[in-house]
Formats: sequence, structure tokens, C-alpha cells
Amino acid sequence: MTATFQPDAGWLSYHFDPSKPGFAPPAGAVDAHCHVFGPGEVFPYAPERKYTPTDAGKEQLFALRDFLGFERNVIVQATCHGADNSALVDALLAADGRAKGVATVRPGVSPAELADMHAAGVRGIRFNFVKRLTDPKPDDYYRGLVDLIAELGWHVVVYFEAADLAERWRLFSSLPVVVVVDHMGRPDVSQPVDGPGFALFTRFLAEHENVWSKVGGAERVSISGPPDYADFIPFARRIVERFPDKVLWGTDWPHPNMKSHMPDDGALVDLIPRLAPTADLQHRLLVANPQRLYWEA
Ligand code: 0GY
Repeated sequence: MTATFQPDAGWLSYHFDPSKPGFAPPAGAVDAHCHVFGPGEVFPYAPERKYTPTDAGKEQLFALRDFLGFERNVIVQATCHGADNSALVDALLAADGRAKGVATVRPGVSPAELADMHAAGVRGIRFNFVKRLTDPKPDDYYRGLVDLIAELGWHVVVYFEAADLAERWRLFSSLPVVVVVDHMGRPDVSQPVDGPGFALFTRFLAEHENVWSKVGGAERVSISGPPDYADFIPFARRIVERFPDKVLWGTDWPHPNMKSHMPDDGALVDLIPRLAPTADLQHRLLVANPQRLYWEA
């Protein structure tokens, strides 16, 4: 029997007609944070999920990649699929080497399952601490999972909100693999970029060579909003300029759980030269860094 799914009431679908960006990403550019959702009839959403999205499959993702001028994707397992990575693996296998993935695994995942995911292009696992999306676990739970993946050369992607950083500092600081933070740890952009909240985050990157940051997520973090996302830019630019060799950028398509608006993905791409103002910074952000982490690791 195939399952059919009704998206949550008020769910905002991804932008069906994004604008063509004025900024042309450099050759080899990677959209390093995006997801695939279903389709639910083929890849059912997880029973334990906290939201049900509209389907957003690999065909739509690859069409957007080409339209925006990117060559490759890093597809990140979203919580609505739980630890069933079938939709992710299916997209990776269909991508002709042009996508890598970040999976969700649970204790008890077998070496054979990990090897299959590696062969498909998975290079990391994601830990999600955002309480509206998952039920966070004690630190040892995450340490146990890192033990399982470290020898594959994989890394960890962590998604948390600004307040979680102090609480989980010891865990995040002690992981023996590369740790990539989603959306700069969701800073409060109503605070100054030099204020104590963001200082803790920049200290986190400065003190730990293995900690990287994604600098996308303008549509989530900004309070001033589209089309400029003006309040987001100084935060992202600070991280790109201080840590040019450990930053990544992604669209975050199909933008799950957006409530205020659905961003125009072309407009998001046009933010890139504002947060990475030189061709050298753009190349590191979009090409060299993801190449190193996902295609050469
Ligand atoms: C994101 C952000 C969100 C959702 C997820 O895995 C997820 O469900 O990450 C969110 O709701 O903030 O980066 O996709």
C-alpha cells in the first residue's frame, strides 16, 4: 500500500518561479545545504516527524541547481524523513557524481548500511538540536554515533539555535571529526555583530580548527527580511572573512517550516557577493571548501 500525505495546514511550498540571479557562481560551485522531500508516495515521511511538507523531489532540486548556475549539491537529510535515508540515497545515485549527502543515523546502524551510504556519496551525519524538530538526546548518544562514522572519514553537521551553544559547548568542542554548523548557529541578528552572543560563536570557530560554518539561511535568520536580508549580511560576512577556508553556502531549498515568506532562490544567490565580496572568497566558499570536504575527503 502506498502512503499519501497531506502537508501541514499553512505549509509554504518552495518558490515555483525563482528569478535568474545576476551573480554567476564560479565553475564547480556547490549548493552545500539543500534537501529532498519524498515524494511521500515513494519515500514515506517518518512516523516520528514533527512536520509534513509538500513533496520536493530530486528532479526539482536538480532543475533548480542548473537554473541557478550551480554544478553540484550537498543534500542534507531533513528530520521529516527521520533516519530513513532512502530518498537521500536515491537522489545521490541519480546525480551522476554531482551530489554528496549528509545522513541521519541511529545507534545500531550496521557497518554494511554505512558502507552502502558511503558508496552512494554520503560523507557526514547530522545532529539536530532544534527542539521544534527533534527530541535532543544526552551527549553520549551523539558521541556513540561519532565513534561509528569517524573511521569512514565522515564529518558531523550540527543544527542548533544560539542558546544551545553554551549548553552543548563541551560536546561540540570535543568531537574528533570536522563539525559543520548549520546557519551560523542561528544568531540573533537584532544584536550587534560584535555583541556577546555572536562573539561566542566566532570564538567557537577560532578556538577549534575542525569547526566550520555554513553561511546560508538568510531567510530564516533575518528579521528585516526580503529582498535585502540586510541585517543578516554583516554576520555572514564576518564569518566568511575571518574563516575563509571553513565556510560553506547553501540555498536551504525547499526551505522547510518557513512561516514569514518563501524566499526567491535567485535572490538568495544574489546575496553571495555581499557576504563574500571578492572572487577569491567566492571561490573558496562555493568551490574549494565543499570540494575538499565532500569530494576529496
Ligand atoms: C533546515 C532547517 C529546518 C529544518 C530542518 O531537518 C529539518 O527538518 O533542518 C528548520 O525547520 O529550521 O536547515 O532545513
